[in-house]
Amino acid sequence: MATFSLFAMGNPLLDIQVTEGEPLLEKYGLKPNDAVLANEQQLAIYDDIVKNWKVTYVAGGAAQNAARAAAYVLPEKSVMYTGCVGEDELADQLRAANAKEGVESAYQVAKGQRTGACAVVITGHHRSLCTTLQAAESFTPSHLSSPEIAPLIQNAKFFYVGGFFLTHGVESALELAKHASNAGKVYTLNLSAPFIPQFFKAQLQQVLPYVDILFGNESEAASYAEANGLPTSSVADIAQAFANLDKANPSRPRLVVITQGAESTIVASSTDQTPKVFAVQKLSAEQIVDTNGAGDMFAGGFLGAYVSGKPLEECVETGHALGAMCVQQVGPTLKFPKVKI
Ligand code: 26A
Repeated sequence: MATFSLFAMGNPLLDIQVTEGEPLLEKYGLKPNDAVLANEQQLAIYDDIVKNWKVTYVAGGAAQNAARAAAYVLPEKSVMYTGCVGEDELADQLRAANAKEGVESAYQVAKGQRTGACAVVITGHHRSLCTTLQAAESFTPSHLSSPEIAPLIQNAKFFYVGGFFLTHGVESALELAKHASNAGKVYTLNLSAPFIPQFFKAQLQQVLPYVDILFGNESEAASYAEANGLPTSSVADIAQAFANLDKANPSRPRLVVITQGAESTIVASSTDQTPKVFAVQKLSAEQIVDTNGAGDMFAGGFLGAYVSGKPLEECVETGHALGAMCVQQVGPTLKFPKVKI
């Protein structure tokens, strides 16, 4: 297989995680299972938890998590990840996590800025994500055409972009999308959070025609349906509606992969009007440590298997295996030494 065949792009964040965080949900007006950009009042949460709570730092950033999951199942030097970090020790922690887990970091560095962070408030099996993007928001399309990065994009065969990136980076997301479409390569996107289809509808609409594989979960699918007035609440119907949207490169069918936590995963295709249903092996409540990153690890696992040329069933199984592994660990982490999938 070619080196660095998968090129991923997103917001590199360091997760600052706390458990039994019910009082924090109340204090900062957070929902138990959501992802938001911190508003002015919520920006106090970072200092608050670092000072007053027992915190655990883990590498995060949704697309970066997925990149590490794909690397878990691919040969060495398969996965490249870009995004913008600051000049600080947080960025070094992220570089170290990527290096350990087989992802090559191709960061843009914003001088004088801080690396982004995500407060992860765990309550039971829920996780509330409250993000301050900091340097991540300063990513510029010029990084993609820089002499270090441009050849990597030319060389890559698969692209993965976090829907979260569309809050600020639609131009860069489109640049990769158009390159992939023109070159007959595979472009994949994750819906990332309900607020993306809701509040970044226009940006999503610009990118969707280029998407060959779309990942999401049931609440993101529902949010899309609501934002676009789809007359259905069935996840399978919404997945099929996504699959049937216009496509820039019609020679490649579109796959839409929707996870539903412990419930079955739905896969719709533009070439088959009957979505497929894949059962999930349920873990017991005691086996679950926290659910932060499970969806990302699913997407990365699926994609890693897809890049390896595996059939759909195996891609879903790999996704399920890495999602299950992630929820049994603290934060968006996988088991090392590696377990055979
Ligand atoms: C723009 N926002 C809100 C975000 C994120 C994000 N990654 C990129 N952009 N908000 C939370 N995350 C990451 O999602 C992972 C869990 O799926 C967190 O860093 C966490 O690791």
